[in-house]
Amino acid sequence: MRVSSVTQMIKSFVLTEARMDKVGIAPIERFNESPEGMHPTDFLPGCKSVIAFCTRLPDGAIDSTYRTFEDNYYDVHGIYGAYGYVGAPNYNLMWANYKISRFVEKVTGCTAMPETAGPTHGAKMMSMRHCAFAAGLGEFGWSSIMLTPEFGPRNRFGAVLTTAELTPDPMYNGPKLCEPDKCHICEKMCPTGAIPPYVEGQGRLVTTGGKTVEYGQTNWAKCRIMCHGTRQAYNESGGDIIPRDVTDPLNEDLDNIGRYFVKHENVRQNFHQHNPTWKCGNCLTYCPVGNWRERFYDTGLSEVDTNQFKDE
Ligand code: B12
Repeated sequence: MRVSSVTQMIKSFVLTEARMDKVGIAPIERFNESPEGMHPTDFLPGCKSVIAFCTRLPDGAIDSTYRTFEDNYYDVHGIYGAYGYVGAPNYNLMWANYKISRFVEKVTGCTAMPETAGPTHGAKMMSMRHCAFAAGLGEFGWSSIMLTPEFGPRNRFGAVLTTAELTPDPMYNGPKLCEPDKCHICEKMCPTGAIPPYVEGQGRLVTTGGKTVEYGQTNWAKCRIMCHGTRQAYNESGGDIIPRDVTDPLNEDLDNIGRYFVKHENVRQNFHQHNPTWKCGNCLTYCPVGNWRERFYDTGLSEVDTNQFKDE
């Protein structure tokens, strides 16, 4: 059987049997610029192809974020956590990974390693966003979230590494998905200012497969403060998870709190990736890529006037 027909079989398995919403194949050369320890061959020696795929997140689960942050209705926040971020999407990806890796091994006779899907695993992971980018699924947004033309930011990604040489997909070459010079929504909607204001040339440049993208240098310490509900206003216990002696969490102490929290997590959980991360999601929820404005803003689901952020 020709390699391309095996590739086709695998891709159609991903979309039908594994019920993923998008799939692409990246050849190993596209990972030449991976940081040390995060190259596919660090995980699977002899890896030749990375099969990246995504599960589309249900809009209703994502939109529960509006109720939380616009109406202070915290009871609905679990919906985002369960179905929009860590719960169902991770398990969905985990089962897809399992099924796809078994199928790839069956049809190619090569090794296929399911990559970890998120905080359900206790190990270091490859960057799923870079796998998705390298496999041509889409483009990075300024927020550093990976956007697809079909679903905008509302995707979660998974990947299977294999020693099989599969037919690669081209890099994404459609219309530019993020327009950070005009939009500014993610940076303005970020409650802790973790996403920097767009300044041309000040972002992080990433080149893969001959395609270069620039995305914002998100401050992960600040991002975590919201994601993990470390501010009193954003966790249901009503108390600060951050230490009491930090008095000004919104200003100069913010970096210190982030560092403290990361350290604290490391002690508790041994690795920083595995924590409940469902307290925020504004950058993803309000991102207009994928026609958010038409689908949700104009229907009154959200009342935030994001037009005010726009540079025409
Ligand atoms: C830990 C983690 C977090 C941490 C962030 C810590 C951090 N430093 O990244 C916290 C809790 C803050 C977080 C927040 C969110 N996360 Co998160 N997170 C992860 C997780 C589990 C690991 C990411 C990681 O290891 N980061 C470490 C940094 C160093 O890696 P990186 O930014 O991906 O890559 C850097 C380098 O390593 C290097 N690099 C790495 N590999 C390669 C390869 C090549 C070829 C090149 C050139 C470079 C390169 O380039 C980057 C710049 O240095 C991933 C799952 C995964 N395995 O990818 C999800 C993931 C990134 N998160 C995701 C999501 C959805 C979110 C939130 C929206 C959740 C929410 N609250 O609603 C926010 C988004 C915030 C934002 N603006 O991006 C999705 C993103 C989906 C998407 N559409 O892009 C992912 C991919 C999970 C998934 N399975 O889909 N997250």
